Amino acid sequence: MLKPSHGILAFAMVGLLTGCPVNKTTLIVGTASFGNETGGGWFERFKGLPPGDSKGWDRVSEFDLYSDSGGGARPVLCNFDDDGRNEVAIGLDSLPGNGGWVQILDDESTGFAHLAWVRYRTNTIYDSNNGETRPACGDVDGDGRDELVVGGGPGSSTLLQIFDDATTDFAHLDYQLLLTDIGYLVTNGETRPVLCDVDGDNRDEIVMGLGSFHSGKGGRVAIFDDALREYRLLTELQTTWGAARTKGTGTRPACGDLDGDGLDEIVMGFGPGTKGWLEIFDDAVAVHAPIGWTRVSWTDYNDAQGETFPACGDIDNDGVAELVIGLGAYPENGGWFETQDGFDRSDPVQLLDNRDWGRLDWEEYNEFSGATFPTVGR
Ligand SMILES: [Ca+2]
Ligand SMILES: [Ca+2]
Ligand SMILES: [Ca+2]
Ligand SMILES: [Ca+2]
Repeated sequence: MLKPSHGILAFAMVGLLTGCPVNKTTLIVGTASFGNETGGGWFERFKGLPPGDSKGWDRVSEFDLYSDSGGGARPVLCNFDDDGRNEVAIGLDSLPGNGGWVQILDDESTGFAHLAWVRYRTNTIYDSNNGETRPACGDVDGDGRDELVVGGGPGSSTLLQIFDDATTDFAHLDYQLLLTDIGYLVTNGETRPVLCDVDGDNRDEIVMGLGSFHSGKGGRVAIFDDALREYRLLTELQTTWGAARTKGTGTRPACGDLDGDGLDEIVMGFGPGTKGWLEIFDDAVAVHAPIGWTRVSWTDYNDAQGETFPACGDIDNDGVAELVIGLGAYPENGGWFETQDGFDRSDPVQLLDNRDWGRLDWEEYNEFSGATFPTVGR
């Protein structure tokens, strides 16, 4: 097995010198569909950075039809109840006829016990045709508890559904559509939302990645304001990478405060064939100006595949966010994800440095596909 190259040990010292271990779940990695006898819906938890030892596996529960289908798990770490511990919301793959579900699991103190099921666009054509769910969470109203925002795959018409926190048992709050692009809405419509505080007011905005689209319309995300501003569309960003625009490449955004000024930057990952590049955009005060790039530090993967699934958060508690980059399917040597740290604006070609690599502890899956979907708690 070829292992990706390891990076700079100096960055591993930063957490030891400045931070204390955070006693909560901060890094978990979901898996893609894998139809074998173990069933689907698995995700693995890791200790801190640079990712530490496995803390074990958990999975979608109480939904045998889904588990038996071998579907994957798209987890996000959330704090729905303001108790300082992270719950998990899990997006599911397509399940025609019974789609649209997001499972919410409690935190580590209860062994991630089942808490609730939430259904996106209940009883619609989308649920019966596809039903894939893409959850994200953040505090859109500034009350200290996370709301849940759910997007969907192709056919979901860019519709985001917003659910309240745990105090109301995740009651439906709102819908949001990207009405400025009806062509995309009708022909693809998939979304990949994340929540970010891009303006530093302690309420999260919705940053919405979009799927692939026709020539010239690639590499885009839309940004919606927080709940108090009624999710008003603030702006749409597009990559500066001409080829990604031309080819209509889809985006997978993440965001985090990479420079420690209290405002989130936006990291734009891309679909297959994009050579491991991720573009980074500044916060709202800096009008989301493009800052530069970072790249997966594994040449063979970049040449062969290059798809990325980024996540950001302050894992080592040093006051700035780290970047965790999940990779697309890479059969026979999959399961890897990279952590990067040390954001430095003076090098716009490589704004962050490799800190270490982690790998899922599941040999059969890594051989079969090995796509990794990381999430970082805030
Ligand atoms: Ca909690
Ligand atoms: Ca809230
Ligand atoms: Ca905000
Ligand atoms: Ca910042």
